[in-house]
Amino acid sequence: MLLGDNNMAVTEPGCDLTTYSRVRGIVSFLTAFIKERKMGLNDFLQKLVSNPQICQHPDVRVFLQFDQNKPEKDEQNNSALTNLGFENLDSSTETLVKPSDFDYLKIIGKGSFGKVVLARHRDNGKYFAVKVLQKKMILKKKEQKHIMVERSVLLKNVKHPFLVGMHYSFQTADKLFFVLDYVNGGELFYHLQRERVFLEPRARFYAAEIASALGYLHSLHIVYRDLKPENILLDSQGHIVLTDFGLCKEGLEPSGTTSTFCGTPEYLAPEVLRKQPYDRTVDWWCLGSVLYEMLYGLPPFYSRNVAEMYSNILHKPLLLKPNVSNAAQELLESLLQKDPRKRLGVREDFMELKFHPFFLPINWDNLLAKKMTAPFIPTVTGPTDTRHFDPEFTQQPVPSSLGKSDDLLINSNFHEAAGAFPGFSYAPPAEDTYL
Ligand code: ISQ
Repeated sequence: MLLGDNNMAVTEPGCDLTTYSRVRGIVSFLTAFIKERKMGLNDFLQKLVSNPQICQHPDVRVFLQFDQNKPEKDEQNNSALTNLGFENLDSSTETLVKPSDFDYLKIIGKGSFGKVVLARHRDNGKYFAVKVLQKKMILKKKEQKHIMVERSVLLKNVKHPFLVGMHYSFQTADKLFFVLDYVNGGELFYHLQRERVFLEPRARFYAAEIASALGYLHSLHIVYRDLKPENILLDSQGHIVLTDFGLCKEGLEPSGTTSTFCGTPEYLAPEVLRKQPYDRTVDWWCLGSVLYEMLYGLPPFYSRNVAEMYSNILHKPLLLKPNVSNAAQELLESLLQKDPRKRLGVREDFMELKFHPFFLPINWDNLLAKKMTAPFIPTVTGPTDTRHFDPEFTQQPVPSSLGKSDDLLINSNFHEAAGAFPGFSYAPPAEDTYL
């Protein structure tokens, strides 16, 4: 507005240059002043929200509701979220979803940031996996960006038969919630451990579904980067579901300069280990690692000694025992190529894999349409059958506080101002609603 008025003044007859310069000076001063105050306010609000007790105080809560109006479009586009390169997907319906909309039934996964809980929607009885993350843990590790990546990846119209579907994200003063598809066929590697190795047709089926999901992500310019065993699930029909975009079970991958990897590092591509720039070809390395483990029973370059395993990934030549077909060996060699510039997929991406002789028996259209019968159907009696989840999780009590934190629900105005996770909350447009 001001700038517009200002520009107009320049072109209007009778308005001299001195007036223009003066107005401009005032505008610059005011802009700098507002920016500084806004930063101060952001800082203050951030401290406020990271302390749930202070948030409970009635005066604070009144203060946090001070502006019920949505920010104007231009303001939204200037949010930290947009600066990170994400669209602002906030919807006016976002506050409709809240923790108390769900009954929280069982813990089905856990990590240093929070947990995954099997939940049932109170109104329609549908089951979801609700990922609950503790804000303070994320803020401590300065991983907001990762979380926003996960959220944005899950929302950017990313829909694929072999990727977990996301329905909502919302936040309270101290937690972030992701409402995801619930699948209960168990981790792929839970089944692999029971059977030691898979025969080639079964390994091919899983590798093809994973490749299809990765190829789709690449077509959206998304690199998965840290595909790992615990992120590969089976649904009740035996199809692959990839979860966890941006997070791993025990926290997050390399952070800071100390290079401490969380969880298992065995699938990390050499260029990621070296902290070199990487591209979508890292995902083809990871696929090679998954396929290798399915066929041989252990990850490639495996060692119980993690330092030795890093060294093997970086330097040791790939040794393939001859108990798998030539096509499988050839595929493994070209996927587990240490130099990403020579790796299969470097030129035409997924297309190069599709036409590899190992995948000859795969009809890719049928695969995508889930018309290929899965080689194994997990035994489950129904949605609440959690036999394939680790009892270490399922036997833990569900905190009763989970569904009782609505009073601290954060609306878009607040978190827009709070700065920590602006634009996190999301509800799909009405025609897109899953619930
Ligand atoms: C969906 N269903 C079961 C477990 C899950 C774990 C993480 C993310 C999504 C999930």
